[in-house]
Amino acid sequence: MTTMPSFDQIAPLLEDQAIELPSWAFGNSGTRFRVFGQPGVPRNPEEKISDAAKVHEFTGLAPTVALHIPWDKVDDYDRLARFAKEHGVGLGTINSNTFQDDDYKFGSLAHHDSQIRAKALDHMYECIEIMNATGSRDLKIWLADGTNYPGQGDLRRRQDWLADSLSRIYDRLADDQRLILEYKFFEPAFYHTDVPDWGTAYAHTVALGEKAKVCLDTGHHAPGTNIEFIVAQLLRLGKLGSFDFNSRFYADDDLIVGAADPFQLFRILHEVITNGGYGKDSDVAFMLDQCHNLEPKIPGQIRSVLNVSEMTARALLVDHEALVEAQSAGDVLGANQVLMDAFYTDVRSDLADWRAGRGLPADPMAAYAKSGYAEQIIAERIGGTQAGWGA
Ligand code: PSV
Ligand code: MN
Repeated sequence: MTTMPSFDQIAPLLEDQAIELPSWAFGNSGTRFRVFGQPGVPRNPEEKISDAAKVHEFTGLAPTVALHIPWDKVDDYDRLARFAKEHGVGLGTINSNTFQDDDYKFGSLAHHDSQIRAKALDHMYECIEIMNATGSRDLKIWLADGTNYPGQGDLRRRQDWLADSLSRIYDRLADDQRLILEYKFFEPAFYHTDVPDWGTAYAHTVALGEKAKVCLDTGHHAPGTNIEFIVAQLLRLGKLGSFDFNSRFYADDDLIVGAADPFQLFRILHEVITNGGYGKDSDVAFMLDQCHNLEPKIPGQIRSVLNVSEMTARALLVDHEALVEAQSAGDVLGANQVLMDAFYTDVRSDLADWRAGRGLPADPMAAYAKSGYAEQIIAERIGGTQAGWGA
């Protein structure tokens, strides 16, 4: 056994944890086979924010909500920001959307037609205007751009069009705003994607400048990819802007973070902590990008932030001195044991006490279930059109 720090020693560091929730996690979602509705699902951005605020109320871990435009379009964003504040949360990242319009069939920022690129740019400018109203720092750009068949598009020229588009968006950012470029290796395009990997996202964000960073969505890698290596590398290069946390078994499954592979989440958070990505001095944003197709959504989000909190606590328990010593001595098994000792430490009851000590429920899942909020929204939210991924 190594000499791990005690829970009390790491507890102050847990205070720094903030996990941003995606507004779309509260809407209906599913697969291309079926979207199952659930009673009580929000009909508008205000109701999504109210639900997100419940997650924060019961966990103290989720102080902001990310919006997706146009899914969360409203007439008055100042009002929406005030509404969020009244409910105890803030508005966070603005997610752009250039993947749900017929014009974007062959791409958006990397499209061969300058008129389509101009339309996509106008959308990004609109998102920046929204950020100005909501006080959001980050514009997240994920592109569905790509092709399905070899020869369909000019791979090289599309990169040039993309670079040009991105630089125009970058020029519109205020000094305290950031452009966050998210990569994904496939889907909806199946042959090539214009921002498929961290290297491509890195190349574009370096060319743009300081205010451009990379978003690492944990579901956007081929099976077996060593994601924690990418985390370490992007932090080393000063380019890790944010995480979209979720978990995957097969593709971009968008399941609850830490559900499919808790050890992977631990390894990722270990690299985050070791490389300065965690704590007050870090500007890395920790977001969820998930959908709850079968399970109820608010408890699904509560479970998710608790999973991140648990794995963060375990990663903070790593005995760094012992690790460095073992690594420097070429002690393969000793070094591995240092990590495994922390990973196998069950922190759940310590975290429950820690929450209770801060006036939060020791068991947020149970407290939410008892609160009556689920029954209340089921009774109140009658009529209207339920929100959903893509609507
Ligand atoms: C794309 O799969 C993605 O991860 C992007 O972040 C989108 O904005 C999000 O999913 C929408 O669910
Ligand atoms: Mn994502």
